[in-house]
Amino acid sequence: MPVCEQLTQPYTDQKPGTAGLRKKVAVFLQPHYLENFLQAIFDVETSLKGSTLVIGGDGRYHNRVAIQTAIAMAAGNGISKVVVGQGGILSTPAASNLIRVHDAAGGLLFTASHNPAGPDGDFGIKFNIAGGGQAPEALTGKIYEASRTISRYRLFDGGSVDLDRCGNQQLGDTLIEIVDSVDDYAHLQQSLFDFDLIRAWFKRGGRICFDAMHAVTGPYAQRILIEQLGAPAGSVINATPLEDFGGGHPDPNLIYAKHLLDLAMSADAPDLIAASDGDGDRNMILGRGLFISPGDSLAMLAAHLDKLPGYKNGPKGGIRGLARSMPTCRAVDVVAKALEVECFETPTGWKFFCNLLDAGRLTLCGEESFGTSSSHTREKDGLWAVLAWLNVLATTGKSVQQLADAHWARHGRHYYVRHDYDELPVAAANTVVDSLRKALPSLIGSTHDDWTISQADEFSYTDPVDGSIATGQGLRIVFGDAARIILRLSGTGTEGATLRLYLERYENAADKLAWPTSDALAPLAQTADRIVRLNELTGRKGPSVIT
Ligand code: G16
Repeated sequence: MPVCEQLTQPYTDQKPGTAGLRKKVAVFLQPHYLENFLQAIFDVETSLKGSTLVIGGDGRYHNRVAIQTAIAMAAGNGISKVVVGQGGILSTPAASNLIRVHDAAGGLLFTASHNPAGPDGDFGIKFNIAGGGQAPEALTGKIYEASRTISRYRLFDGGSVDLDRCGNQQLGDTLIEIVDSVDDYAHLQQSLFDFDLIRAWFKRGGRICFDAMHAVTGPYAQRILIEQLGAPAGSVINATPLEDFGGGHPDPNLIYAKHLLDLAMSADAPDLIAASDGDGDRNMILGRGLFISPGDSLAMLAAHLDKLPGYKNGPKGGIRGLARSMPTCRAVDVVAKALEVECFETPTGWKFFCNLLDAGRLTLCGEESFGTSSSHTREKDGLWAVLAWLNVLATTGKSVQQLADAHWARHGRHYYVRHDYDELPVAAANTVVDSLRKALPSLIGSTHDDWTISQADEFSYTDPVDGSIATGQGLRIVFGDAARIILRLSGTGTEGATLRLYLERYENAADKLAWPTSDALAPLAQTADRIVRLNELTGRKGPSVIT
């Protein structure tokens, strides 16, 4: 049997961040770098042996090579069956769904999400567990420890797999099944939304522009939006996945997808404008004349979800609970109160929602980083959010603007913005965090621009299901319900350190609901500048990105 053991030396930098191991392509190209990390997964997650493993990626540069390596190592490590997306393509939510459909023990997802791709770009790997969720912190910690002492890895050294041919192939004792990348995912979406109603909405002249940003969602959007729902040809743009994402930055936000904001503000804007990111788990939503912030999108979907087929009230349906990550604006909390359901505040990282989803306490959750999803899968799901919005538009017959206005009139409005300070020297970023941490106790009770600080602390989270504790999850300065300033270090950057400053302001008086966001947040931004001293301590003139 051509299963061989290859000797190797450990690398010391394989600590997974917020969503897996993300590094420059050049780092992954170092000898045995990928193999070491994969072997650490196989060594730690022993349930994979004799089971099914799902493998796919977002199609970026190095995807195919990495997938062949992963398949050979799966065969060398006694995996019974490997399910692979055709051409090595699987969006992150589609991969999570396939893990569930095939009752797999886990999945390997090759993606660096929205980070740029190509030989000079980024690459990454995520390990998802049985049930489809991202590996929890305890597990990624063990994988990291194993990667630091690894001395050999195992692989099947007997040929490669034809990734483009759907059907079964054999590699040693391991069955390799290449599956259509879209089929199961499209089937899942059909079970959740009213496709007939959406089709009728398109027939009546409803229009969408969905930008796949030359990343993984192109084939998914073509199949579902155009072929199944009958959206007019041309409704999906940049639909061909490219290894370098066309040189773009498939991070759908107001900076990297500014052309969509321009489209939304143009005279000929479609009813819904949307985009997804590199691996298909993020979403951006705009209507004619307005951008819906991710926190607002979460709250507005929460308010309408029980009208949609997959979430209708009934013995198994309805809204069980809602959740958001700590820095995400508190708009969804207000809806949860109105619906009289639990609302959870979790640390940043989709994995923190998974226990609550598995325990049946959560139906809908989301993050400020353009992530929204529901109990149908264990990852955030970009196209799901777009379909949910389409279904809400078709069901209510209202425009995005009308829905937003009605929502804000009823629940009040959370103005929200995020300032990113990218690629900071690590020491400078730590100085900012350390000095604010020290100042927090003395801030409580102080008043700034009519707002009084009611709470100032470092967020830590006790998982309500398993009791595990996550500490150091961001610094927060809370002005009651009126406003918040949050500071945290990103866990997904690949160069230096990224600091994120989040500003949130709540208003519910009728004459304060239609301000431009930047005007609404200007006083809070000045307060944050005085308290956090980001520019002063980093020597920067301002944030690198504002979303
Ligand atoms: C990942 C995580 C998200 C997180 C985001 C940003 O998303 O899955 O839960 O909100 O990173 O994290 P950070 O603020 O630490 O950079 P993705 O889409 O990059 O996989």
